Amino acid sequence: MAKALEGVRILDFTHVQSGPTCTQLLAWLGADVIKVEKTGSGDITREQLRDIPGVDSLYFTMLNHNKRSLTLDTKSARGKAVLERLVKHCDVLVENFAPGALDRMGFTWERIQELNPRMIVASVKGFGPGPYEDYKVYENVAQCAGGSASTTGFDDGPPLVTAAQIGDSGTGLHLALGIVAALYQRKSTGRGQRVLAAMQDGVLNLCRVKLRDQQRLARTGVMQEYPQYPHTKFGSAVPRAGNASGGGQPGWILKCKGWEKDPNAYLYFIAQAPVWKEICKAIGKEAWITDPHYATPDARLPRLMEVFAEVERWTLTKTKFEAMAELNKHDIPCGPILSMEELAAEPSLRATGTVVEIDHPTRGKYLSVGNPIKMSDSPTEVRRSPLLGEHSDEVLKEIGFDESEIRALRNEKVI
Ligand code: CAO
Repeated sequence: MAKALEGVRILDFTHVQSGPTCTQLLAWLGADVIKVEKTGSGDITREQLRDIPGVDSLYFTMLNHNKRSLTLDTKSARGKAVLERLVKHCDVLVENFAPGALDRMGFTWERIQELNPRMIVASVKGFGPGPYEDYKVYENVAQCAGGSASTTGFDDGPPLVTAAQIGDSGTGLHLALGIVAALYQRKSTGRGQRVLAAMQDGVLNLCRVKLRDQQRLARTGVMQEYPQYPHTKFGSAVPRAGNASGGGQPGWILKCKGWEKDPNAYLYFIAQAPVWKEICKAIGKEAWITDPHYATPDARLPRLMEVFAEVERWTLTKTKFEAMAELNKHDIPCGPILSMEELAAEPSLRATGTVVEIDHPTRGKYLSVGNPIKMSDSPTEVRRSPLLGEHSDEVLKEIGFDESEIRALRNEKVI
């Protein structure tokens, strides 16, 4: 079956995580992604966090599926000549170098436009234009600079970063959407354009509910659904809210049976207002259905911790799965805390291709997260990541080099 982005050629200059997340998604949607890597060493993540000596790391393999790999020394004159041909051949150049690196290589926006006015140049940078635009950025820097860390964690502890890679993978997602939109716009304009996704902006976008709360706090001085209320005073900035829900329905993480030994025997419970009656019945507190101190969402706000403690008395008698099944019988929303071990073994995720087993020539079998976006007319088949330079000859032939020219490039260590 044809793929959504079939025929789109991506010149993939990305490395580490943010850029590769973006181009992997585009590859899964059907684009031909040609990953250009440093001759000899390649993407630094090939050798980072290795679990098998000499074999591409899971860090690399899990971010570079369905791509082709071409090695190229883009700082040499002959390497630049090859790159020029690639720019003419491709539709999109994606990069996440440190600020200015592409310009220093000689491939400014103006030069790229001269070579190929239809080319879309898409970049991940740490910061957008402003005082920090020249700074290098990694995941946790973006989480801190984008507002996530200051609003994650508990009130009496330090700021926390989250395991979800919202800075890297989150920004890669933003960039992928920008690229697809630019390809769409190019259909009518015939021109490429620059697409920028700054990691700080991406994280802030994902934290927009906290900017909402900042303004609520500034206006009213209090946020009643936060665990600080009514016992602690609020400061001037949005505080860390522990496990409180970011939305209008209060929630908290509760212990379940076995929590003493299992660090993940917990359930996220949501005291959703429309099912308050069902919640009271499920936990055996029918009196709360009519008690004016508990009957309405507003009345419950100063008593949320008491409500959660009561629900927890009930969840402690059940495993997280039993509690989830029981609550869902009454449409009460909740979520078990699933470990990576549990997710890796979950049959339904394997069945949908969200978790896939891949075979790799030097690594053997490993698990990866497949394409989380499912399209009825553009199914994803996850293929293993390329070995370093695996497709150099193939790609060079496609752009017009013959065997002897390729041999010369190899002898000169350009590829
Ligand atoms: N051939 C020759 N040289 C190459 C090359 C190739 N194929 N590919 C890259 N290079 C060169 C670059 O041109 C650059 O050279 P100069 O510094 O002389 O211009 C050099 O390699 C290093 O590139 P870099 O600065 O991007 O890499 P770094 O390891 O120093 O920094 C990172 C890494 C991620 C901090 C930086 O790239 C960055 O800030 N990127 C933008 C934000 C981002 O994506 N961060 C997320 C990374 S994932 O956590």
